[in-house]
Amino acid sequence: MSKESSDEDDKQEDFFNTNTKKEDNNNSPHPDDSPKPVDEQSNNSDKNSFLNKKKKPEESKEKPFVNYQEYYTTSGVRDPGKEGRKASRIIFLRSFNNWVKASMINKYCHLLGKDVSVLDLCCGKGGDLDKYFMNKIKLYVGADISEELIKNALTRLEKIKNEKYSNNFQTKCIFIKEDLSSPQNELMEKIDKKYYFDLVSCQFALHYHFENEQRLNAFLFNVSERLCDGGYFIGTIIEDNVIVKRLRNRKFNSENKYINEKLTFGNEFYSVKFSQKHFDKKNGPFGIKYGFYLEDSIDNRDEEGNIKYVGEYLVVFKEFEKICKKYGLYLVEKENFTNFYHDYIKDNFYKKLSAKMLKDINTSFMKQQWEIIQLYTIFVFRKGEPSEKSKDKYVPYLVKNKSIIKDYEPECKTGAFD
Ligand code: GTG
Repeated sequence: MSKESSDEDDKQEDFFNTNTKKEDNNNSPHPDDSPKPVDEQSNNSDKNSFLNKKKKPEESKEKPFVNYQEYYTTSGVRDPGKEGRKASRIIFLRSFNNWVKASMINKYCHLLGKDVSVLDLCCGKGGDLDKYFMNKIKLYVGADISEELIKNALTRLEKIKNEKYSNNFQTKCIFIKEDLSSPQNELMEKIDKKYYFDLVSCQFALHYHFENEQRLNAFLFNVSERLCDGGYFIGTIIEDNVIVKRLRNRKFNSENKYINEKLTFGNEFYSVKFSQKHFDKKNGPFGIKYGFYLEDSIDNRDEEGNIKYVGEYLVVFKEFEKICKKYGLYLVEKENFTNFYHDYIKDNFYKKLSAKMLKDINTSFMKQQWEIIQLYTIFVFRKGEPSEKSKDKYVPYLVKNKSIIKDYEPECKTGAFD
């Protein structure tokens, strides 16, 4: 064995065994006392050494993770309703994460101006619908792989329209069923050629498209093809650095039933499990698969109540940013949720919004919930190379194209996905 390869092997061992300093300090009763901002850049080189393994991939001896397509057409489809949701032990985390999304959506809709048109990729059961309606957008197109989830979204849409807006509803809504990163997907053919978008969003779902480069390209084509110059692509993802750090720093904990298995970490509410240590180098930064479990959300079990992890792929952000550039998408903002909180809360509007969205929320298990919140980061890309010119005032697509507004029907095309 050469000196280099033996050094490399030493590094690999080090990656999984080193106990570096503790990353979080998250025993906080309320966001106002939330954990200190996270230094998301630290340990970056360790992550790269993880991705550049020289060893051959191992055959997994574990049961394979549940495929997300299967999950979202069966057990992953459920809507416990507002009351059921309140009973969740992780309701603070869910509400906080919704505040992050609501704030980001508000900020970018506001920057885009009047009559914004939105493409929501992986819209799921429509959890963000009302965040857009509150910003008075004119066009919403939601697309998802799961027809069942779209049906949930349609039910929720009707409820929101009737309960909150009655005669004052202004958004044309269209839903489309499509596997958004299949190289054969036909999303662009299914969206009327007259529609372009000011904002494209993908919340908590980009990881599914990191299976391989073809899938990511097919997905980014959908993101960028009808996004106007100067428009934004926004989203939320699990942060690669945090995953890698936690995997390295995991410790045996006799009280924690989820983390004492091989290559697994988490707490009593969430768990992340890798089934192999080494990934085939020929796949580059793609296909780095782990299983995810989160109580009441990505919560999948067998008949005996054992967790059946749902598989997702690490979003290697440096690579993602590089590939986005090929589609004319340039990074403007990326922040861990904790840092996002510290930044946005300085603005009175977002502070008030957090007070509203987090009021009457059960604040038990805060340490565990902050630990989960810190897994996530937001990202924002802007279409078009940054230049002096691109700082000009942006005119939303539906304002620029008045003819489209004229034939506007404020109703939902409910059958759009059959
Ligand atoms: P979730 O979608 O299960 O719950 P909520 O946001 O509470 O949704 N997470 C989620 N996903 C999909 C992934 C994933 O694929 N991978 C990983 N690693 N993590 C994921 O998500 C919960 C958490 O799971 C996320 O925050 C991520 O951490 C993680 P929902 O119940 O639909 O609520 C959304 C919004 O709709 C809230 O503001 C509610 O108040 C509101 N709402 C709910 N029901 C209704 C209703 O009936 N009417 C109205 N008007 N609003 C409603």
